[in-house]
Amino acid sequence: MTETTTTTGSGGETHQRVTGDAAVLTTNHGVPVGDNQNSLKSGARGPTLLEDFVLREKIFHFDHERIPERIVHARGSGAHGVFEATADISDLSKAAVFTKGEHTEVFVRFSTVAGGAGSVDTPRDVRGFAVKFYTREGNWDLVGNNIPVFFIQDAIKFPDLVHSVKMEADRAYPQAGSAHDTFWDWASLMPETTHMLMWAMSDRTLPRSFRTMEGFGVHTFKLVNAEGRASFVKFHWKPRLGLQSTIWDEALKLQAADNDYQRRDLWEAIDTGAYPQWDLGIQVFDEEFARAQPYDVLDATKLIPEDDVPVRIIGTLTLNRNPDNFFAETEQVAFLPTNIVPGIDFSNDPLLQGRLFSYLDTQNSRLGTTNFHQIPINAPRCPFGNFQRDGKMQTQVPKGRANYEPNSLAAHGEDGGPRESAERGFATVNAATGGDEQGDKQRIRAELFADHYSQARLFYRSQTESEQAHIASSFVFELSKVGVLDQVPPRMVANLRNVDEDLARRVADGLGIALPEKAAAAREPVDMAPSDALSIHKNMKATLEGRSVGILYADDSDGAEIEALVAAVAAAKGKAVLVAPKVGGATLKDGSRRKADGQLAGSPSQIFDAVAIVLSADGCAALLKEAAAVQFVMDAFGHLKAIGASDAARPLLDKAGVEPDDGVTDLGGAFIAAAGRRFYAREPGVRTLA
Ligand code: HDD
Repeated sequence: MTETTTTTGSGGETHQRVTGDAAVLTTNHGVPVGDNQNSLKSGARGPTLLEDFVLREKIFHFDHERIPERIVHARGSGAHGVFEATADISDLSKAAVFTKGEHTEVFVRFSTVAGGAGSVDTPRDVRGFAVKFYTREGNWDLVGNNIPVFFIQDAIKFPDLVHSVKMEADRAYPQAGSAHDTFWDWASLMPETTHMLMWAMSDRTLPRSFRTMEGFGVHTFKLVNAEGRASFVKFHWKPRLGLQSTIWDEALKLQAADNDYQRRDLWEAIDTGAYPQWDLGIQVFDEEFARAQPYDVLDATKLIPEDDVPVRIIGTLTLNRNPDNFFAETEQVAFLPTNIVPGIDFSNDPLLQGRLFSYLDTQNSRLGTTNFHQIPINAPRCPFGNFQRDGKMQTQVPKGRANYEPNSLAAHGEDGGPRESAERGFATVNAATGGDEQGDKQRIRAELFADHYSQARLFYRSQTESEQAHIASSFVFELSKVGVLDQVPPRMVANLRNVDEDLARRVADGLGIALPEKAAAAREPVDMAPSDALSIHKNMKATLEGRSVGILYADDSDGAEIEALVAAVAAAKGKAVLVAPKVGGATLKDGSRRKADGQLAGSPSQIFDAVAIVLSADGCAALLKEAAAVQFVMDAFGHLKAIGASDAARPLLDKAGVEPDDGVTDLGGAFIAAAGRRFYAREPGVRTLA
């Protein structure tokens, strides 16, 4: 069946989409193609002719399929969705997107930072969390990360940060990771990175999935109400599934098992109707509060503890549609912190101010035209128009003579074009009411920016014991990868002594170096009260929703046991995935065949959140000689996951070194309850941490 649909784009242009297998293939200029298999030759064995416009157009277009990848955040995954405003905040902001009950279409792109577009999903790296709201007053882009602070305070350092962390300039490795000389050389010389480094070395940079990480607007922004009154605001995305992360050994193995682990997870969740959701929260405060804090709210290396300013939930984001085309949408989407709408405004954060220039600039080099806003994924969904004209890839066809303003063409019945509106238009909030200061032109930072350690300490001291061990171990791992620059690890540890002496000692011990002298602090750190909101472990949900269970079975397994498990997992809103030595399945005890979802050798346990082993005595005996089966169980145990097993499967657990604890159960209800958790208390028994 052939189906041809005509859709109208935002610029009024029409697009034809042809599906089915009988539509006529044409050139880009609409000429029907008679043969898409053979180029035009002078004789069957003769040379190919230059006049073959079909071949030339096809290869010409193919040769130019790639555009420059993003200098950072090159690898990303996107999805469409909707934002629903659920609270009345008209006292704070007049933005239409926040009108209670308003539904606004969104496109979201998650990303890693350092790796190229073809790199893997699971390096230790910050994740981008960029949201484009197509509001009825224009596009608002909240271009954030999964960490609420940033490495640097001033945009002038951004190229240095990025050059140091990306693959080294001469050898072009490592791809997608910070564990190398140049990053730590630079970071150890930049104490302002310390707070962000604490987050980066924590499990925040090893999220289990995009669906289980928080997002943050990072900077202080402003909300502006109808009277023009401004308040300061920080934006937070809180995942409905709670926070979840992997652990380092698991992340390493995931990289081998599935390069697209997080991209696949997002796609499959949306595809199966398990729509990922986040609540949007705001922390609102005024200038008086800002002035009373021991940090500067315009400093992007600082957060505002939720205990001081609670996060107020004002809306919900639901991702409910996968892109139709990766390139057209996820690759071509252009996020711009300058995309702002009436009711929201910038602050004077110097990092944000630099971003306001950078993103517009980069889109021209990436997308090759100042008209990138006309690409459907970037175009506003509300009417838009002005007197900007022409340029490369202009797709709009404005009618008439009005390409300047003011004009009086309307007096003669001609269309005079749009006009500014003082009532509806964006108005920058007056600096005096916005709480910002101005002064003489100087290359200078505000005084409190010099405190580089207080919040790094706050973060570390807010973690559980297990999380602290992960942070210390990550520092050890990353610094152990520093090669010839042996001045770097002690310099980093010297900085860490300002954060926490115990942390510094653990890192020095782990590296096998003497504890260096404490680095001089530009400003003495102060102690802040620990905050539970900063810990992943304290913000996890014990639920199977959004988690997967790998069920390993083989010939002679009990089908009833398998089906009961599959049903129980589904009832708990989890996903059961059947794994057998052969993907075609196994012959069960009752003689029936049960097809598998994955082959054992290609479905290691790290791709699941919990595992169940359903084997008969014979089946177990056979798998004892199968390294992939032993590893399946051993890794599940080492990665602190729940393991449910039939009695007959116990020899496999024994061979894999599984020891009894709360996470090791039979196949009943106890397993379903355990499968929604991780067993961090198990960790000291399975690996040595710093
Ligand atoms: Fe940036 C992309 C997040 C500081 C310059 N940034 C980019 C993306 C995210 C962020 C999520 C990917 C957007 C997408 O999916 O297309 N960036 C941040 C955050 C920052 C930050 C949370 C600090 C709070 N960035 C930052 C600075 C500069 C840039 C200080 C430059 C002065 N960022 C860029 C860029 C990118 C970018 C080079 C690359 C591709 C793009 O913009 O569209 O312009």
